[in-house]
Amino acid sequence: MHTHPFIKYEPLRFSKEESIARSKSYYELLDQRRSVRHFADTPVPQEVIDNVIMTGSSAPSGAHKQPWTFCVVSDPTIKKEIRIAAEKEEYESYTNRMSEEWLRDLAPLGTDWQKPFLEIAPYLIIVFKKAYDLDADGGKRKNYYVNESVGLATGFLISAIHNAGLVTLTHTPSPMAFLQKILNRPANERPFLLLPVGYPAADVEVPDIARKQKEDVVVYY
Ligand code: IYR
Repeated sequence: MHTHPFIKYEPLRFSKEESIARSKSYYELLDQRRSVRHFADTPVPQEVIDNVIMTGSSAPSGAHKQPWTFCVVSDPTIKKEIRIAAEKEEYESYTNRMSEEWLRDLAPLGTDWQKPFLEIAPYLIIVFKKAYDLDADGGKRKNYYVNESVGLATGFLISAIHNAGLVTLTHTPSPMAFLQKILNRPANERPFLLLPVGYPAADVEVPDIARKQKEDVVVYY
């Protein structure tokens, strides 16, 4: 028994040739994406931010609960507060908490505890996952596959950011509880990922890294 009414769905339909061409051009588009750590302070239209976030929010989710909130920060005072708190944790991580192996793995990426992009990028999108929902009476309603769902939404969001000609970085300040406090989020929301979003700094450079080849990531049976 379905409690939802079902409606007809008309998926996109292409010939084999069109399908091959479209899959190739989409791959080429996303394969050009790079994580960028140096941003311009050039303003970005808020409409673009709204659109990329709604693209993220179109992702599939467990029982269609859409267990996410996207907090968008452009206020310089809040950005500064986030930078100070993130750098405090990151300093501790880079100097005391991360293993030698982890630091060695990060070395080629040129990361350190300093996060100036948290103030320079015009927008910070902080993705929160909702461990549970609250109904009208304040009762807890369960969400399902929350990490998988929010990961998918973030992936959709990152691809949309790239498609719009903007750059981002999947920043993972750790631990992230300070974001919940600074942004005054309710108890059912937990920080998931922080994405600075904007245009890249002039003449930006990225690490010279290659992606794994098909043989290394795909197994056909
Ligand atoms: N959270 C730290 C460290 C870091 C971890 C990974 I995994 C990276 O790919 C990059 C950095 C930071 O954001 O600097």
